[in-house]
This record gives sequence, structure tokens and C-alpha cells, in this order.
Amino acid sequence: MKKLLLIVSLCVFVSSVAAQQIDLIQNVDGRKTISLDGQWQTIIDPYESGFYDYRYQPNANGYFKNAKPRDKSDLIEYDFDKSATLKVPGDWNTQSDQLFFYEGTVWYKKSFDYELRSGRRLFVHFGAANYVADVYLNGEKLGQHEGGFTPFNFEITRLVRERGNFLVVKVDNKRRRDAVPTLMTDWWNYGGLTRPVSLVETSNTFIHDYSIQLQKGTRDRISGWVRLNGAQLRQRVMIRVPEARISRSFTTDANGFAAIDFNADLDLWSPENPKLYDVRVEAETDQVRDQIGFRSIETRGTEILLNGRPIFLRGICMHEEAPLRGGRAYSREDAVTLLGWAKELGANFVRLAHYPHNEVMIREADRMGMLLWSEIPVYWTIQWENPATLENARKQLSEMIVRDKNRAAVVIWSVANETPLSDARLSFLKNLVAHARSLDSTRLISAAMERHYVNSTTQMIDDPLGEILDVLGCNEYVGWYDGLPRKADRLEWKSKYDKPLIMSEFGADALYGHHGDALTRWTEEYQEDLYRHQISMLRKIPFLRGTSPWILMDFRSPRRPLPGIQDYWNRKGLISNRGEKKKAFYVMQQWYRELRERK
Ligand code: GCB
Repeated sequence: MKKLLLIVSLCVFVSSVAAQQIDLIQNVDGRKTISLDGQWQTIIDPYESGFYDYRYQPNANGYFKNAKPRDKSDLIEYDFDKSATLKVPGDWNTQSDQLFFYEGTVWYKKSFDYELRSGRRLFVHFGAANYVADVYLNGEKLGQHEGGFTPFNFEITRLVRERGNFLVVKVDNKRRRDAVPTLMTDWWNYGGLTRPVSLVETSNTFIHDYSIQLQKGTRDRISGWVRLNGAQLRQRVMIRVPEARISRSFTTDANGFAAIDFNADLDLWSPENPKLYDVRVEAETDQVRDQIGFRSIETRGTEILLNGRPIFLRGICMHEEAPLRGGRAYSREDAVTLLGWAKELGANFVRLAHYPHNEVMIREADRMGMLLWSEIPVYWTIQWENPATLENARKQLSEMIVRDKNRAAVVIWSVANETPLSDARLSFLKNLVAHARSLDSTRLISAAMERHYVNSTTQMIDDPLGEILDVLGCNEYVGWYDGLPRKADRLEWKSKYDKPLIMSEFGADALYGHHGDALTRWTEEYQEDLYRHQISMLRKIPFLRGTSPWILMDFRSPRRPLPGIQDYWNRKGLISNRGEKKKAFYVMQQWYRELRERK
């Protein structure tokens, strides 16, 4: 009887482990990782008939079974192996004309063999899937993930076979009113397995996660934690930073958790000195290595202080749009090109709009010395009163912070963009701010807030959200959606808060190579003139501590159909989608040069 009970409880454990989704950190040295990138077999399924039967009931024999006819009379109406392929990572829209405007379900299948030695564990890790992913291995459901821009993984230790595994993912990018983002955005809803997919092998008890950062308010003290996952939770764990002659040992508790805290004499990370240390976390049963930079970030009145010194954030906004080829960016080359352009502009700061960008982008920013603002797609008119929507936003926020909490480049988490005032919106966003602070006490919290005219020449920042933010963010389109560029000349900015302001967006559309006078819309001259007027207004705002104009490069948007000009591109880029710099690029570059030299 006792034996039976043991077997039963083990089975329960096994089945719950098989479906468990944990935030396994993946992109660290020391993990055995097998890439599943490349061509995957795909089936386009606009009616979701691979999931529902004709009565719209879930079908137990959906496409995830990857069935084959057993004999010549058997009826199977799909065949992955004879279907077209799509490249992973990659959005589907730019890989096939059929899929350019498609919003719906595509099924992906990849087969693989894997010899997993006993005592080892295996996970399948997805960098991101836009928007909902239902994941199956060998016909069994592993789970579902919602949210198009954050990583997730499932343990497959008990399900994986030596030969002939088939991993099937149903990816659905249908927009929904209750989702995050909601129905209306100003970017392309690129669908698919947009980031890398890999198998990650670990030891039985492994280093699940760690936070190793300067303690808030100090520049010579590291604090954080290490967490193990597995059966052997009490272990001695060493943290080593050989270059800084640090070697400290801690003991994890019965939950596999150890708080860490020690003094450190460090060469601090900054845009001028993007110093990364090789950091080793060594448990008895697992070891990982990471490259971590240490810097402090805080505010004092209207100042932003990096490593204790005031800094002006010379920024630029960026979408995760691939330079030159278009589509979702995912590669190191994409990140190097985009960040390289930002450097050329004279930027020390990038606002990654409007969702968490791929991890390679953040790691490149760490290497190149670019400060980052990272945000979740709580954009425009989210369903503020829907508890499931809040839960979804909180989860996306957690996943972003879990992934990037050790990256020096990230200095600001932003919780929302241009969200209309209401009590429901305020309590939703307060919840997110509190959640972000509970997960990460070291970074600044911001949002692109609302602001309004109190008379025709005064803009007032008094959005109640400002109360709980560290840094105020404002988007304004004076000269584009709001009057003509010269309107900026007489504008004065006031704030209710003694806090730093980042002008998180301003700009104008211009088609590269389209010329005219400074009052002709869509010309490079209009955009250039608007930037001149904007800069003279911005110079006069006493509490301004950063700017991130909209936007580095043209990006695709279904809201932008004007033929011959937009052709479904938002043309507010300082650089065209083909990499050509517009006149306004040089205006901004000149101002940033001045700002850099002034300090
Ligand atoms: C905004 C939004 C941004 C849009 C931009 C525009 O305020 O935050 O997502 O793309 O304006 O071009 O209208």
C-alpha cells in the first residue's frame, strides 16, 4: 500500500512537472543548449480546425497528434511533412505573401532526437511566440503561454524519447479586446515563433535563477539572491567575480533560496565605460557564468543620477523592426545595426518601444554601453476593469523583469504608454508599479503619461500617475498632430511633480528622398524643421532630463495606408527602412553633440 501511494504521488509529481512552466534562465554560459532554429513544417489554419471539431469542441485528435494514415483507407486531412516550411526564428508575415496580413493560427512542427542521460533534466525554451502559444510534445500538451514578447519554457524530462520526438506549437496572433496589447496599436502584428527555440539541459538540481546587482543606494555593495530547483535544495553556493577578487559562499535554505550580500570594489558600468565582469555562480550540482555590469541609478529631485552623477538621457525610440529586410528583428546583427545607428546619432539611451525586445538586444546594449528603457505593451485602451487583463499585464511585466534583471543597460521599467485617464486605469497601473517594485527595487519606474493644455501656450503635467513614478514620461506631437512646428516656439511646460521628465516621443513623418518646403507634409524638410522647433522648446524645460524622439527607423503599421508615401509604414523614422538617413537625423545629432560636449 505504501509502495502504491509512493507511485501515485510520484505520478502526480511527474505529470505536474511535465506541464510546469518555470522562468528558467537560459542565455547563460554553462548550460547545454541545443538550438531548434531552422525550417519548421507549418500548417496555416484560419478556422482552427486542427484544434476544434465541426461542433467547435476541442478535438482530442487535433494536429498536435501529428497523425499519419495507418492504411490506405484511413482518413487524415493534414500532413505536416508535406506542408510548407517557415524559418524559426522569424515572423510569418514577411516569409510568405499569403501571410502578410494574416492574423490567426499557424501550426509549427519540428522533429528531433535526444539522448537524455538519467539524472539530467530537459526543457524546451521559447524566446517568444506572438501571441498565444499552445505547446505539445509527442502528442501531449505541455501548456499554453500568452504574451508575444517574453520567454517561456516547459520541462520535458519525462516525455522526451531518444528517437522521433515531435514538438508541435499552435501559434495564434489574433488580436483581442481583452489582451495586452489590445485591438488597436500602431505597429505590425507580426505572428509566429519570432525568437529562437531551444532545448536546455540541466542537472537534476540546477541554478534556477539569480539576481546579482548593486544594492540600491550603494556603489560598493552587491546584493541579491540565488535560487535552486530540484531535489537537493540545501547546498553551498559560491559567487565568484575573479577579476574583482570576489569569492563568497552562501548556503541555500530548504526552498533552495539564498540571499546574497557582500562588499565589492568595482569598476562601474556606464555608457562611456561599459565594463562587464565575468560572474560565476557555482552550486554543488550546477554552475553558470554570466557577464554582469554594476552601476547605480537613482533620482534626486529633478535629476537622474547614474553612479551618483547627474546624466541627461540623449535617447531615441526603437521598434523591434529588422533593419533593411523588415519584419521582426531577432538577431545579433539586427541589434548591432540598430544600436550602432543610435550611437551614431549621439545617443546614450534607447527607449525600446512598445514591448520587451529580444534578449540579444539587451545584451548588446550591455556590451555597447547603451542605457535602456524597457516596457510592456500596456498601450492605449487596455481593458482596465478586467482582472484577467491585469493578470496578463502583471505576468508580462514579471517575465520581462525576470529575464533582464541582471542587465546593467536597463535603467527604467515602463508600465504603460499613452493610457487615457480614469480611476480604473490608475488602479491598474498602480498595481503594475507596485508589482515592478516588488520584483526589482533597484531600477526606476516610468510610463508615457497624459498631459494637457491649461491654456493655448502651456502644457501641464499633472497626471495622477506621476505621483508613483520615479521618472515622468511624456509623448507630444506638437507640430504634427498638434498644430504646425512653429507652435512649439511659444509653448511652456509645467509639472506638478519635483521629478525628472523624459520627453519620451515627438516627431513627424517624412518619406526619405521626398522634398519640398518646410510646410509640406511628408517631406524631409518638414520633419527637419519640426525637429528644430522642438529642440528650441525642449532646451527651455528646466526639469527635462532626457529625450527619445519617435523614432530611429521607419516601421510597419497597418494604420498607415497612404499610397506612395506610407504604404503601410509609419514614416517617422530618422532613418528609412532601407537605412537612409533623413535630414532630421543630422539636426538631432547636432544637438546631442552639443549636449555631450557641454557636460
Ligand atoms: C504615439 C504612440 C506611437 C505611435 C506614434 C505615432 O503617440 O505612442 O506608438 O506610433 O504616436 O506615430 O503616431
